[in-house]
Parts: sequence; structure tokens; C-alpha cells
Amino acid sequence: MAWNEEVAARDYLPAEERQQLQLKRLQHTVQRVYTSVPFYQQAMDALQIHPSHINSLADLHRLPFTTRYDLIEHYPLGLLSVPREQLSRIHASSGTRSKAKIVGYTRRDIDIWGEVCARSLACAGLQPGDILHNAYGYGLFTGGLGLHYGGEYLGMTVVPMSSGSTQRQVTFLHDMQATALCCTPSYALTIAETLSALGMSAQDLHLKCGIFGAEPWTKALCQQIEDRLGLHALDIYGLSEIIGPGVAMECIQSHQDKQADRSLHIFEDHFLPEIIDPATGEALPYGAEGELVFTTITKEGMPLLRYRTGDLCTLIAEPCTCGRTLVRMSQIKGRVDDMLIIRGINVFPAEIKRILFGFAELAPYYQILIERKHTLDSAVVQTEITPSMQTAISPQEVDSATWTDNEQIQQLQKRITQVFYAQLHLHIDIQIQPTGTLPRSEGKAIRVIDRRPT
Ligand code: DLL
Repeated sequence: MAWNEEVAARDYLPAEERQQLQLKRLQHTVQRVYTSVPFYQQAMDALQIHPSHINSLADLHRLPFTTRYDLIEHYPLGLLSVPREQLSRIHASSGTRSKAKIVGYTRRDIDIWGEVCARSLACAGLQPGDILHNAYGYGLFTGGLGLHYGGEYLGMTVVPMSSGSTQRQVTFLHDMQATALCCTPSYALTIAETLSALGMSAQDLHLKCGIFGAEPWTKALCQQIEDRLGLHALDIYGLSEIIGPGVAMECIQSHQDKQADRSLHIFEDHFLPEIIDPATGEALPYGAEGELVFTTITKEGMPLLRYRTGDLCTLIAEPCTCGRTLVRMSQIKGRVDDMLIIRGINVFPAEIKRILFGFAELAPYYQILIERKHTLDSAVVQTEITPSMQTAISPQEVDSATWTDNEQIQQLQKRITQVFYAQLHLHIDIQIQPTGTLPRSEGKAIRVIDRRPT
């Protein structure tokens, strides 16, 4: 399969035409899973819903949900809708605390994945002939191979770097004159830092845009990446269970409109989105914040009905300035299961991040460590000072023995602890460390280390 005008036009279909296509595909998928996946037949029978009852898109809400626990319960391949021999590829999403969720793709699924990733790259304004430096990890993680096939489908030249060896990444970005960079936002920052450490700047590169996703990121981080790498930092969303990257993508036109809230186009001719109340499962209208749910309507290997992503966002029906008629989602605002309970108090890591990013003296690196001593939980946030602040405080080389006694550091720590207490009603210790102390991310950044027994 290759990029052509007909594929490009799929983003601009009149709404009615797309809805007809969606209904036909939904009916086909429901029929398929009912007859080939025992889990779905049982779940639909329990709700007394039969494939013949799906007569409109609104009937989607009558179908059963699928959760990540269903995938884990049917580990490894119990939800396949085709015999295993028909799979071309297997990927997995690593749960940090649970078994991996395994996903099987047929040849056709791989083609569709290539198509949606190519459409994502086209959303970024990229074209055949552009050079894509792909620093997402290759392997079971879907980032590497997903965007690799998308780049080739669009007719780009792909440099399959994978993650790690950051100095080498900078050399290849420079020498191959890459016009687009794909990686997590936290790794983009690590690459930017290495670029400066090598005495180079954005002017030495040819980057037009970055396709950054797989983890949540803030406006402030986006701005830093754009300034340091000289590109437009665009957001791409996806999850292995649905297909991988290429479920939704921010377009260059809306990104350049600095007034607009950031949003991503959902490739809804393949993935039907809904927003539900995470507590009750009730479907919510456009504009309401809730849990994002997807039904895959073209997948063969492992189609999923109403998969609860656990990600929180809103759906946006208003048309986009780019002319695409696809529904949009806001950037991810957090996860349903994000909340930490520390000494009986509910804390969202995003709140801690928001407070830290409000202090200009701090660099955008942090880790939240939670431990239990006897029966009491304690939380420590480790972060770093910016290089310029460090030079101002300590013009000579930093002496690690006396760093923690530095009065300015102690004052800053005190101020931040006070803000934590005022806003989160919780005592959180903070340790501000010298520049370059915390581990740098090469993929998804690990921000919370919870050492409490489960
Ligand atoms: O992260 C797929 C991907 C690869 C997306 C490369 C974008 C780019 P998983 O490893 O299965 O798949 O993790 C999926 O990551 O449910 C979200 O919680 C989070 N996530 C993915 N994209 C974004 C994003 C890949 N743009 C989980 N913003 C999802 C915020 C994201 N969170």
C-alpha cells in the first residue's frame, strides 16, 4: 500500500459519508467478534444484545466494555479473532505492575497501521521525500515500527535509529539532515541537552517538526523543546491495544494557532471514540471531560469493543482550521488510575508537576519517590536546578558535599515545600540537586517510583 490522493482524502470526508462507513464497519466488527471471540459472545449474551441489534451508531453504547483486565485475564492471545497462524506480528504494552498486554496484527492490520501513521505524519505537514529520524524504541513497543511503516507508506526516507546512544542520535540528525524527529517528549529534551553539550544548536540541524507522544507533556515542555531544537513540537497519541501510535494526531495548522487549545484529530474511520464517566460508565456528550473509550472497526487480528483506555480528555466536535472533518480530542489530561493516596490524601502527579514547573529556577526533570516506613507513607520529590541558576549560586564547580548546605538552595526548597503544603495539604520533602544529576529519559520517562508494598 502507498500514499495517494484517495488515502489523503479520508481526513476530509463529509460527516454523513463517514458515518455511513463507520456504521457498516461497526456492524461487520460486531458480527465478527460475536462469532469468533467467545469472550465477546458471552459478554453480549449477558447484555441480551445481538449483532442484528446494531442499526445505528448510537447503538454502540449498548455494547459491552473491554478493560485491560480482560486482556490480562485472556493473556496471552485469548481475544484473537483469527487463528494464530494468520498473525503477521505481535506487539506488547508493558504494564509496570502487571502482565504485559499482548496484541496480534494480521497483514491487513499492519497495512492499516501504516496508513494511519502516514496520515499522522501528513497532519504534521510532512511529505514524500522528507527525512524521518525515528528515535522511538524498536521492538515490542509500538512506537518504533509503527512510525517506521508510516514514514515509508508516506514515501519518506526513514532513519531507524531506535532510542539510546544520544550522541549518535545528534550525529545522525545532523549528517542525514533529518527534517522530522520522532520520539517521546522527554527524550526530545535529552537530545536537545546533548546537542548543546556538543556545542551545537538548532541552527546546525534541519528539523521542521517533531512527532512526540507516548506520554503526557506540558505546554512549558513543548516550548522548551521548540526553542532548543528549532521545530514545531506536535502531539501524537495511541496505545498498543488499539493499534499503537496513529490513533490521533495534532495538525500543524492548529498548532501554529497559538490561541487555540491543543487538540488531536482522531482517525475515526478506523477507531470510534467515546467519552464516558469513569465511575458509572455512562456516555458523556462532546466537551465533557471523562475516560476515552475506543472501538476498533477495521481490525482483524484483535478487534476490541469499547476499550477503556484509562486516559482522561474531552472530545471536540467544532471544525478545525485545517479543514479536516475528523473529530478531535484534547491533549490527555491525566489517567483514571493516576491518583496516588499518600497518608490518606489524594494526590495527582500532574499537580506536583504543575507546581514544580511554576518555579523558573528548576529544570524540567523530576521524580516522585514514595516509601512506607513502619505504617507511615513519605513522599520526596527530587528535581534539578537549571544550569544558569547553578552558575549564579555556585560559579565554580559544584561541591556535592556542601551543595545541600547552600543557603539559596535551602530557601528555595522551603518555598516549594510551603506551596506543596498550601495547595496539596500534604508535607512533601523536596531535594533540589545539581544540574545533570537525575537519570535522563530515552523513552517514556518514569516519574513516580512507589516503593510501598502492594
Ligand atoms: O505509547 C503508543 C505510542 C507510541 C503513542 C509512540 C505515541 C507515540 P503504549 O505503550 O501502549 O502505546 O502506551 C499507551 O501511553 O494509554 C496513554 O496513557 C499514554 N500516551 C500515549 N500517547 C500519549 C500522548 C504507546 N500523546 C499509553 N499524550 C496511553 C499523553 C499518551 N499520553
